[in-house]
Amino acid sequence: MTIRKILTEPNKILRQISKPVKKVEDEERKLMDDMLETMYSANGIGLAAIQVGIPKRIIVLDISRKEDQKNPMFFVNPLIINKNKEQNTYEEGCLSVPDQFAEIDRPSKCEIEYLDYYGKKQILKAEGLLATCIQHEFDHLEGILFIDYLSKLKKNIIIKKLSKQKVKSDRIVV
Ligand code: GNR
Ligand code: NI
Repeated sequence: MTIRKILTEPNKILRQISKPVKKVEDEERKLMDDMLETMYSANGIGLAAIQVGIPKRIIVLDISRKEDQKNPMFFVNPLIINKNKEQNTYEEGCLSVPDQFAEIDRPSKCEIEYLDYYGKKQILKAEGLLATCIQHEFDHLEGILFIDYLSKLKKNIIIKKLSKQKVKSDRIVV
């Protein structure tokens, strides 16, 4: 397994719409393994393939947060087939928007249809943090980041900060 580089905003690649996977094969499973390792090493609870620069509709999640009780989940070509009308608010962060957090409202429950690690069709009903996370990751597949839900002013302040940090980190030569 390989830890890949996580792209951060502003980066046009993060705004691409990811393409459906035709068949879940070893190449996709290798990518999912790499994504999981990359996510764990960055202390994240979810990751979409586009965050490592691959425009495929693939998501990995592990909301267990316990080192000894890992519960990795893999979703290929997810479709949100049902959403609750009731909203839930969570303080969200994103590995592609480092060190920035904001309260975001989303449907509190959702139902998704997807292909699993082996390409088998599955249906999952999610609520709580899992539902929030799935919707956050699904947004990545559409080129959407959580900061897009903030006011223009708040979003611009965050993008400005990130641009400055980026210039700094790009100057570091290893
Ligand atoms: O690690 C993450 N935490 C998180 C917290 C609240 C809502 C969504 C998330 S997802 C995020 C990892 C990430 O950027 N996934 O795309
Ligand atoms: Ni994210």
